[in-house]
Amino acid sequence: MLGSVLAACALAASALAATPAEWQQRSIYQLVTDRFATSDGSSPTCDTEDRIYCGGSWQGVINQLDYIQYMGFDAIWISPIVANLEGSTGDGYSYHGYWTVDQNALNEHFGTASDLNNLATALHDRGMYLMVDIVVNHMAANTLPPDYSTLTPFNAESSFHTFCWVTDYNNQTNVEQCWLGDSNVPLVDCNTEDDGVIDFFHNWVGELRSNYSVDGFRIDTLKHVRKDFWPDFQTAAGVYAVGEVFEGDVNYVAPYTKVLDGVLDYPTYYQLTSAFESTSGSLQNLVNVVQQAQSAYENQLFTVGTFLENQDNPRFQSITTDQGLVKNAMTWPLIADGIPILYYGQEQGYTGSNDPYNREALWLSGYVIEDKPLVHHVRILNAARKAAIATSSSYLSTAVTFPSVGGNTLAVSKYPMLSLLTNVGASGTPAWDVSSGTGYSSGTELIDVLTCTTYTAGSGGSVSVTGSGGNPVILLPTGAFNTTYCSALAGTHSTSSHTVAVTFEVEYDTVYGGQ
Ligand code: ABC
Ligand code: CA
Repeated sequence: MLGSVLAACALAASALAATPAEWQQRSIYQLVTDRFATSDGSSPTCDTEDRIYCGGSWQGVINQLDYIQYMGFDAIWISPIVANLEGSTGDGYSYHGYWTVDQNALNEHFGTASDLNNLATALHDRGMYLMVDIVVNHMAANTLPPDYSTLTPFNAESSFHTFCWVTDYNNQTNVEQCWLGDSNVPLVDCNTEDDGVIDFFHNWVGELRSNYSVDGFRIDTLKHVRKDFWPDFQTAAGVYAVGEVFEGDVNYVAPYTKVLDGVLDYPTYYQLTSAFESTSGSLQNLVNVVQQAQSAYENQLFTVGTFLENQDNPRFQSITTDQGLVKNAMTWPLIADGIPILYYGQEQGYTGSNDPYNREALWLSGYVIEDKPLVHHVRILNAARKAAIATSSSYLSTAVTFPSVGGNTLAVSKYPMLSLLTNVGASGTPAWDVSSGTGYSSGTELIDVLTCTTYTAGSGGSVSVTGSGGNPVILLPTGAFNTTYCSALAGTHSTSSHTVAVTFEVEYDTVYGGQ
């Protein structure tokens, strides 16, 4: 009896330990916990420049899961959860969660242990995953030298690297051994060579996973810890982990893909941004970096996190608000090889530039989904990605190819999907002539999921499309796509929680980029 109970528990536990393969099927919504939603649904003012806690919480996230799920996301990434520096510093408050002082306590601004457990349960009840952001590289102080007794559990200088600032990103010893932050908030660099520190972190990450039913981790400052720290840490984590290597060079990033399940794909991020930030961006450079990463990374690009925005970089719409360019750039993570990540607020057209301006409160948008072209855009693309996964068992192991690259147009094939992208801009009329390499056979009927316009593949699977408004065209075989999404284009669409009226005219006549 006891034996079978234990066996059942072991089964349940292993079923919950989400693997890279399970995460590959997912689509992640990244949110800054303090800025996403409040517990009581109130909308306090939140001036990003103040760098204060604005009032978002784990209970707030629970309250807004309908909103996230409506767009087709089935995982969320939340801010770090552990206790941080309290009070004001020269760099503001620790509302972002990256300034740990106590590894063993939760950040009470975000809620209680039971709130966090409730969030995990609410997600799992919806078939969604929880990804938690964690920081192993450093802890935080508000004096220099730090008062080590303010840190838990390492409360002595010997658990940390000797003070020096990270000053030279070309010197890996400096990057790994010296300290990030500044004299206002020195980020006290953990001695990740010390056996006591290593053992602590192995236990700690396993307990975080089991105590809060975590399905995956986002690991901060990966490149600031020696590479051979990570394989054992990954094992101790026991679930998919994706690491932040803030660096645009594939050759620098590639070795990290061999020590952890995945990395946040910064090299692609940079080329994606520059390809679509203007009508003269280079699509060829995007192709080049993707092909380089496909061959240099451990699992090609299949287990990386692919993103257009995050909390450390200017939002895309702070660079351009041309809605043709915006829609193409936003499309990329959802049609590429990695695990798509959308940074909260992008769907509402937020335009904040660098930290701290890119951390706007989402409640100021009202979580409106009606007449929000980018909400609609990402919802359709998530649905199309799911349809491609369901149609072809090899979709997630099919690497994108580029059957045609022109000056302002790019065809991206990942059978059964063919994505026709363009940086011609909203006032341009893109045209694609793809003569081969689509994987379709002659006569296959195709549907553009964004407009529900149909096309027919020509000889050798060739595809010729003339678009409009600088929009991308995302093709699937018609039978693969659930055309109830098309009725959302043409009329009224109902969901369990919302009734949405989205008309074809609204889709095209709205003044984009509002909010
Ligand atoms: C606060 C203020 C800022 C102020 C700063 C000094 O203090 O808000 O206004 O300027 C957290 C908070 C931040 C806070 C910092 C420091 O802590 O969120 O608001 O800034 O106190 C991670 C997280 C990030 C987090 C931390 C710290 C780390 O994602 O949110 O920040 O836990 C480096 C690290 C990277 C880190 C990032 C912020 O800093 O490597 O892990 N992110 C070059 C370097 C990168 C470097 C980057 C930015 O500059 O190579 O290593 O990131 O400083 C490309 C190159 C890249 C190059 C870029 C700029 O250009 O290929 O290599 O990156 O072409
Ligand atoms: Ca370090």
